[in-house]
Amino acid sequence: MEERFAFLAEWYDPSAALLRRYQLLFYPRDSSVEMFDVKNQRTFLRKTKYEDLRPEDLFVGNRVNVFSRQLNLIGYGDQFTANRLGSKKERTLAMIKPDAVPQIGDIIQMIYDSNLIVTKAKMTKLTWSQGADFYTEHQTKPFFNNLVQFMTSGPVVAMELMGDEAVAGWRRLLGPTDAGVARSEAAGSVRAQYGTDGTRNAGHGSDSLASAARELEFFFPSTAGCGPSNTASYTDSTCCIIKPHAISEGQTGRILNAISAAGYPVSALQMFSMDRANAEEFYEVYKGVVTEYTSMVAELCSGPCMALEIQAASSPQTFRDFCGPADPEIARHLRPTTLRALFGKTKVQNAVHCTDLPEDGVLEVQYFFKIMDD
Ligand code: IDP
Ligand code: MG
Repeated sequence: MEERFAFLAEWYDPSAALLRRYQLLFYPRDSSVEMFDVKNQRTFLRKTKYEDLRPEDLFVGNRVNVFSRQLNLIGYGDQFTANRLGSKKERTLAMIKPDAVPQIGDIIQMIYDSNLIVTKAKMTKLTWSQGADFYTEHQTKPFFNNLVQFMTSGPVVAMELMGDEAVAGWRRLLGPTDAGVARSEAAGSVRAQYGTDGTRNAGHGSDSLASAARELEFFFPSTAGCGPSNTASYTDSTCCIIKPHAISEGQTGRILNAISAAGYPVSALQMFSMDRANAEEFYEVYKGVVTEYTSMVAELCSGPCMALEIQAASSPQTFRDFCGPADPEIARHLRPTTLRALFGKTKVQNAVHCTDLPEDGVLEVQYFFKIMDD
């Protein structure tokens, strides 16, 4: 029998306003998919080749796009699939400490290079009591005050990483706790490259699945609105969205590096999973104006995107110029060093959205960091 992976998938049908459940089958030999409607017990999609679905994205908890439908994978359909694709998948908390936030692009690149993916991210500035609470296990240690002082000295970026043995994998990538030791024992590690000493050591990683659960809940609580707040300033800023296709292609780190190399400070950063209604509302001004409107909406809600608040006080227009013409083909001819020329594929999958009109910059930042981050 041909090898196939089976999932239980959920799709929100906006026209009927209800959740539909499907069995999703994926055949790796020829990258084809097949879907059955669970409730009505009938074929929903006959076995069809679909090469946009990447096998590494198939795991429970992830959201995948199948012919413009966003499917939430909520369960494995059989034991074979669970064993082959699910048994080693873990989530862990990675935090970039204040000293290494400027190197976030390089660090995210290292994360993708080691086959982990970033599923959530939020830049936040911890208060003293949040810092002390996060490190409560160390409250009796002599270095505790210094540690909390350091952790609250500037913004941090908390991330949920997912992948095979993510807890151990991220700690291996971090290297030994003391950056000096890391330099002698694990030269390529995050702490060796970006840390300074025993306290200022660039990053944090959960040390077990139990700590990961606690620390993920700390930064990304299941009850909305009660975690550490984002760092958006809503002043002199413009909005940049790294689109879902660029995130799933593993371009996030490179795009953040390019933005930072061009001299634009990122004052807030957060990943969001947009649903169709949000994407339609955000792109409202393009409706009836831009022919790609419908495809733009579909792209924006096809997976997690990353919203950035960019400080562009003197000239929001220069950041727009740096993003480049909307069509990456044109960008590659006319402005080959722009973000769209470097990372875009098509007019819809053009790597980034950026605010069009200078006066809309703060409004778009508010849409993500005030309305979506509730
Ligand atoms: P970990 O971050 O590698 O898990 P822990 O022992 O849990 O290491 O310590 C938490 C953090 O406290 C470290 O990352 C480091 O910033 C700081 N720290 C740990 N040990 C020392 C020390 O001996 N002196 C100063 N700071 C320390
Ligand atoms: Mg620790």
